[in-house]
Amino acid sequence: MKTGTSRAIKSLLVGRSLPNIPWERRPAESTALVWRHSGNPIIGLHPFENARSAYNSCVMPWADGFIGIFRVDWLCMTPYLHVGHSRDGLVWKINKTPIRFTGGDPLLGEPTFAYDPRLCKIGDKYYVTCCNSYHGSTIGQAWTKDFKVFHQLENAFLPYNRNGVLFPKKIRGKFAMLSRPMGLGMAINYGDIFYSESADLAYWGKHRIVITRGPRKWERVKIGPGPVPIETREGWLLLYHGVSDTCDSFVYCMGAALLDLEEPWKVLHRCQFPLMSPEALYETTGYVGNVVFPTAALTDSATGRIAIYYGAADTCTALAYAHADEVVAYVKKNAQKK
Ligand code: BMA
Repeated sequence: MKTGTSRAIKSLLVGRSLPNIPWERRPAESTALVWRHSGNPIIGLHPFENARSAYNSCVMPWADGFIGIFRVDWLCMTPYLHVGHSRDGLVWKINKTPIRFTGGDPLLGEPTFAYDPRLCKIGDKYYVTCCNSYHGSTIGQAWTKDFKVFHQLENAFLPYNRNGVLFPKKIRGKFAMLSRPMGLGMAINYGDIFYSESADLAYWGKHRIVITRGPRKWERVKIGPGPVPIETREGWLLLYHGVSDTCDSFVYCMGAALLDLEEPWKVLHRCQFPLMSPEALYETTGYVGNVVFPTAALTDSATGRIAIYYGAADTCTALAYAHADEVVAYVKKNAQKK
């Protein structure tokens, strides 16, 4: 099957066939819906000099390999965004110089930090959304065509907001974004996932609630959209993080829901169980233990393969695999009753 042009014929995935995405079969002894890459973490501590860790990052196909934008926490603990390249999606070479956004309104100023980027291609432009700072954390936006010059756009929303995730195509002629508005403060006033749309990426409106926290314990404290939604014939597959509290700390798991293709604020099915919880040592132990934080997915429509990139314990980048058809079936079978 020809790369880049085919539509799904064997799986529920809509879109390109990408036979070169990272992939490992589910281990013979496993029945897991989502299984971990055997060489995890794929990016460990100190990816380069003066960098503490790279995690919560995003990747895309690029030329005959892959490109990524990585959240890199420097040794001083400030997060910046760095471009990385890879032939196979597993071994990454990350630029030591962070991305600088250019051309933005001077009143916005140069962001003093940026983290948890998401990346998608719409038309001939690659769009980056991230959490940046303008009198509090909010959703920064930029576009690039060459991953060298990044054109800064307006921040999408007022503070406080995090996890701005664009849909990979316009919905009913408009750019569409999921985000998670929140109140001021580290551990209070968390929000729920909203849908917003925009004709020009500058002015966002028509905000609609998509998913609220809970009711299950694993996602009762907060939730946030993860990778760019994955288009399937059964709806947008949204992978997201759900957070629970324990007497010790928070636990970040990966959940899933199917959203209506035309009206994505409508939830078709929402899985009551997490798809993946922190269990491996590199997920339970690190700078922030018990964190599985998915931020990117590569898909192959011909086979239904999904490679999910996730941050583990705010310390390293890890990879997991799933079959789209199995995930869709599981979400439907285990959907929360409305
Ligand atoms: C969230 C974000 C993520 C981080 C997670 C766990 O609020 O800040 O970047 O991975 O907390 O610490």
